[in-house]
Amino acid sequence: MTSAERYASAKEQYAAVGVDTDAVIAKLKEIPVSLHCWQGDDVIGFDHDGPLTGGIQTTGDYPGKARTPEELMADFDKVISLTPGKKKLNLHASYAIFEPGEFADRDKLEPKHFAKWVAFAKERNMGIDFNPTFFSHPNIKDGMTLSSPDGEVRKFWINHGRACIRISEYFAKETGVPCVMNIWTGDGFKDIPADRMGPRMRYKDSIEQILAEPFDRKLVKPCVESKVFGIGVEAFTAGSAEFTLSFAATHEGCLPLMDNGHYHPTEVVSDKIPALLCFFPELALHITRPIRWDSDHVVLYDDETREMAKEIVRNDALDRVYMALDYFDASINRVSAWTVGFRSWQKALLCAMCTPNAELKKLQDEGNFTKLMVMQEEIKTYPFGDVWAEYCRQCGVAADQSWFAEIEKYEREVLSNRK
Ligand code: RNT
Ligand code: ZN
Repeated sequence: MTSAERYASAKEQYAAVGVDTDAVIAKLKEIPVSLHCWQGDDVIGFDHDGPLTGGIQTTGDYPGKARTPEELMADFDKVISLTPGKKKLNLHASYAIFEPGEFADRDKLEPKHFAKWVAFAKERNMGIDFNPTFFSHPNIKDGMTLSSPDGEVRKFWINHGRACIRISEYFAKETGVPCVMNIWTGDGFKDIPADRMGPRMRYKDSIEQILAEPFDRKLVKPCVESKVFGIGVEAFTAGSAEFTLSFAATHEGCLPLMDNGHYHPTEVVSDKIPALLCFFPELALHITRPIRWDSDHVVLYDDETREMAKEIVRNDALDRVYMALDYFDASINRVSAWTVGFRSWQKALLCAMCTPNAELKKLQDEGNFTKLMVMQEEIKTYPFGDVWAEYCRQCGVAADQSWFAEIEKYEREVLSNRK
């Protein structure tokens, strides 16, 4: 059978359960997923020489990481060429690009320091998402930024946040696509604190001061990301789940951002998505793969990844949930890691869209749990691979592992020269 024949046959099988695979493919091509620049260089960026701090860590020393904006952009382009689907570029403030001899500290960053990224995104028809960088910087005092007891430290980071709002608005205006701006800090304590509320009150006030910067709420979508703990920040995190969720709920236009590595191991974000959709017009996600802790392994096409995609799709929330990948593996070829993660999330979305969701909901509402189980199990072995192959064909990328030969060639010709 040719792949066209295989797709025709798959299309028929899905049609029999009420799924129009042509319509699914056409729709998925238009859904943006934000691709994080930081997988390419182990979350370092271009504005400092120091190590990665803030309770996050990359492990591994696979050769070939990007050292300059040009290298990072070239690697990003390689990922684009090997993955189906619409992309948005996700940047951190630490990826500012300065002219030779120029430098601006985080509180003084301006749109011009990101002009090269804007040109890059525009040429590729991508919107841009943004993140102030509250880590890897000397002005972090005792592990604290926005919640520091030191007013000068707080002021510096508030000004950083405000600068980032202006930059986010510039991105949105330039690209014509709203910019999701995510606030995450690693603020917290290694050991039992004497005051848990004080840092949180300061954190709350600081985020309010950042959001007091005037901006168009249709262009900039500020988010707050929660976390349970970090490395060296095991006892207390200022931006806990309750803190950030309550902040978003009480501040008009501020979205909650859930990172699926940031909860206790038996909690699942797939169950939190529909809960938040009952209350928030929009929300944001960091899609990652935690193994035993917030390890940020490459996203795979695994059960929880699929379950998260299902919740977005079957609640008709593809236009209410901003999806961004967030992981960083330095132990394998980084361009391949990037590619695998993006392809996995695309597979999860496509699979969710190829599920007869309305039919399954009906079975649940009718209390027909026997047939519901049967159907959910049978759908698993429907010829999803043939629909994936057709989607990839239409997007001009390989459906199978043959894309990896490109990575091997790129490693030989480009990455291995980076010493
Ligand atoms: C850290 C958070 C945060 C970062 C990025 C680099 O635990 O997940 O989102 O990974 O901002
Ligand atoms: Zn995250």
